[in-house]
Amino acid sequence: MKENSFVSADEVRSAFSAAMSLMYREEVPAYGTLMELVAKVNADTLVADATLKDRLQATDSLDRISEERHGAIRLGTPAELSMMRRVFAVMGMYPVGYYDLSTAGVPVHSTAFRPVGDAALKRNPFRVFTSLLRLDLIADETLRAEAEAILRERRIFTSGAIELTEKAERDGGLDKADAERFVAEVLETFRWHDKANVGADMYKRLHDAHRLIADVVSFKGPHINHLTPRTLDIDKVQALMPEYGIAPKAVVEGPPTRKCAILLRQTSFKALEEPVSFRDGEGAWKTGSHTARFGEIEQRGIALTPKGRGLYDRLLEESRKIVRPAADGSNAKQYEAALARAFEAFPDSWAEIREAELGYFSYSLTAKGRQTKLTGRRDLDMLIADGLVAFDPIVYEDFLPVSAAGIFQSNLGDGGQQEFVASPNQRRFEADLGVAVLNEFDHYAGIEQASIESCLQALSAAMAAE
Ligand code: OOG
Ligand code: NI
Repeated sequence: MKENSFVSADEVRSAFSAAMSLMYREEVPAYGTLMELVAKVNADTLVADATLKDRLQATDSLDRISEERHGAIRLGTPAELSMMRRVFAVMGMYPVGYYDLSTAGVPVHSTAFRPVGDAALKRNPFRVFTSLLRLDLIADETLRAEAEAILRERRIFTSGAIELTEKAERDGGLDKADAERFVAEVLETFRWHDKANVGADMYKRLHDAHRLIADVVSFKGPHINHLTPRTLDIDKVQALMPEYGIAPKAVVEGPPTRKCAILLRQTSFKALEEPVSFRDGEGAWKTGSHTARFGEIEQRGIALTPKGRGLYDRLLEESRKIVRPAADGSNAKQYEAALARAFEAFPDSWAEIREAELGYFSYSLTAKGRQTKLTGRRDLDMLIADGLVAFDPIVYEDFLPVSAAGIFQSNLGDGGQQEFVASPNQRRFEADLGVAVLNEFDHYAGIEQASIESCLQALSAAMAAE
């Protein structure tokens, strides 16, 4: 009886992402400008491309096309990470994938909390790229201990958020009033605090060790550091940003412009220098600044198989050996050219991508297939050749470590990059998180396989119904 009054996790997530969007637009006006630009480019793209519009109308909800697709936070302790997991679970968001960013000079490892499954993603695909600071990568032991002590003292969740999370876990959901309160309480964790937790000296020491350490340790909570709407034409938004008074990062991360979009392309405007104040003795504050928050856009393509991903990684590396994108944008054109050239080796039609087993597809019966009765099990390729089965790309819902590193870096300032020894530690991350992360490849393979099975079953069911 009680269960019927529960709000669905999808609804809680939708309310949360809408509340977060509103808060962030108020906190960072440049983000509101980016949203306007994205909405305009998306509208123009749809006017110019009726086929795209029809396709999106059939598969997505067009009126929500320009809404946020993801955001990101950086946490300081294992306890924060495992509590965050429980909070996100109330919103139907589960940890998928493990990203080691140490190789890229960023002392964090990460996962993405996101809805899993077609229905939930369609309802609202909002994800949060969530990083955990790795103080173990900091050489200075004294500073490490001090940072740990500061982090140990802070409480990033309100007692209301904890209480309602426990209630949802205990009862299996939240009713409308509790869900509303939950969203409001959880939002507090993501809010910006312009008064730092530390003095200016400590901030400087943390900052000198790594800008990211200062961002995580110096504040009361893990302020949302960016939100990311979906764009239908990322190259256009990148090109138009300066006209709207916002400074884009040097290059678009990910694959080049292609006919058949693969994986994920993303770009951002550079993080803003914002006024903050540091503790300066009892009740006194000293003004300073901190650079962390920005806005991003994304455009997604097909999810690649391990084979396709291997090819993607190799071609990306090849192009970066020829031209490494400079932070100031001085060689952006050369980089784009090298990237495009390298990716000529990646097939650019859905049929070729499928035949080479580079991407995951969702299979469905064609009109002809729906009227066909078959005996016995048939080979999928033959069913396609006979026009009984059609295939559509499955959208990549995850992230890319090299791209994520590029986004991090362009928003940590262009100055000297640090090198860390590659040290992925998924086991440690999962122990801190409290569960294993979902393997993204297994997940896409499962969706593909299920679609094949349902085609084959429908074809033989047609026979049985005869
Ligand atoms: C996260 C950067 C990664 C993405 O879209 O790849 C990311 C961060 O800066 O905290 O959001
Ligand atoms: Ni992002």
